[in-house]
Amino acid sequence: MKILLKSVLLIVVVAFTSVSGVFAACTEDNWTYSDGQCASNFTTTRTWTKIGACTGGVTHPATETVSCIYRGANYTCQSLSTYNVSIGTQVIVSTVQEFWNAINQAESQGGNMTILIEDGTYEIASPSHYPYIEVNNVIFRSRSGNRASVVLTGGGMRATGDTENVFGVVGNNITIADLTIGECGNHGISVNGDNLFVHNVRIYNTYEQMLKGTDAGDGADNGIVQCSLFEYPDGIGPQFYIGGIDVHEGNDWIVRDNTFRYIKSPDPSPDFLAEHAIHFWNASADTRVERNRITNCDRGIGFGLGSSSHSGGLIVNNMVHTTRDVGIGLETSPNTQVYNNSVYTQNYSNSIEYRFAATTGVKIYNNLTNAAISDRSSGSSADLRNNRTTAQASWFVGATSGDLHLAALRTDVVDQGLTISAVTVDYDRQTRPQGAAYDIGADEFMPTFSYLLWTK
Ligand SMILES: [Ca+2]
Ligand SMILES: [Ca+2]
Ligand SMILES: [Ca+2]
Ligand SMILES: [Ca+2]
Repeated sequence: MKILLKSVLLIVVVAFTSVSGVFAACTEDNWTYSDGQCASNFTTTRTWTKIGACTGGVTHPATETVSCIYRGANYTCQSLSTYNVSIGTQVIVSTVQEFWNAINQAESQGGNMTILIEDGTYEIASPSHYPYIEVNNVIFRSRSGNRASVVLTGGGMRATGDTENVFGVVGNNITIADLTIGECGNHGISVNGDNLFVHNVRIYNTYEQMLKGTDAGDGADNGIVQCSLFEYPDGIGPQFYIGGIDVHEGNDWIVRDNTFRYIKSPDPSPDFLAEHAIHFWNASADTRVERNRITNCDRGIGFGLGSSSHSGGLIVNNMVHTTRDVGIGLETSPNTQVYNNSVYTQNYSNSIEYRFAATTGVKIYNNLTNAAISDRSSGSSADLRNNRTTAQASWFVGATSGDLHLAALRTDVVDQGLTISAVTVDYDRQTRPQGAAYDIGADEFMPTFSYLLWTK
């Protein structure tokens, strides 16, 4: 009896082996996937399907959550309509009333909406009534994808008795893309929710800072602002209390591939400068500021202010031209890294400053400037390596228009930088290094002007 059982088992094992041997092990060729729409939390659902007969080998889950391309390392500045970025209920609006109806619908259904705006100019904000988004997961974008063709405004760039922002954002995961915002009494966007995503937006002619992160609660965190333009097109702002991006208590923001221009105070007193083009302070941390162009602004990039702190963070591959004050300023900003920026400073002694005793652990490498990199003798400390502070206007393609690409090969700049593993590309997103070593400054020099391929 025992012998018989063993024989049966043996036969079963042989039979199973021979059956499974009919199918080869699965490879990647046996799998295909489709991605759903790109949601405003920058993820999409990928659904996997097996093709043909196979067993074992490569496997994939039935569904998984993956990042959308425009959020990841390979994102581009194309409009979000290119990627069909959408979430939840989709509504198309072509009048101010329809815009407000859509916002009311979003509020009443608890968010999860995409509001597509037809080309046109919409005066949506006033001191008595402006869009105030309290729900989560809402996308606002032009239907056409052309940011110049959809303009959202208040009643003009002037002082108002009550608040007039074009957008007040309190909810999380709000996306604003492919449109223009301006002509208002306070901010183009005021945000306190997390995960704000601003992509391919022009903000102009705001009476106060263009994008404000407010300090209620723990502040707005994890914002991304990219591929956008912040400007006063007449060449000067309306008053000194203006700035580009001004964030309080912000953690883990990314500001990249934007242009800031003419953020300038009309007041000649040095006590009444405009705020920085990009300023994170009041207990902000770990901001990443990269590949921005700042030109004809009073001040460039600021982390911290006085004793109001920022900590950590990376300022890399920016081109900064200022006309009244510092290009990159660290004030009470410990452990910040400032790598491979080009700074052209007019009417001020320092291109890069680090100030106050709490500012320690700072690394300032590979920066190209025309003015000093200085601690202003206030007890701060920094590790300075491979910076060059003797640049002349003629070294750059356009020093006073913020185009700080090298005009020609300079052997005291090209291949003279330190290798920094955290810096893999330059301002143009060209791979570093080109040639023998890293260049100093934001531009890894390419003699063919190929940077023109990456326009902002
Ligand atoms: Ca927060
Ligand atoms: Ca925070
Ligand atoms: Ca090089
Ligand atoms: Ca380059």
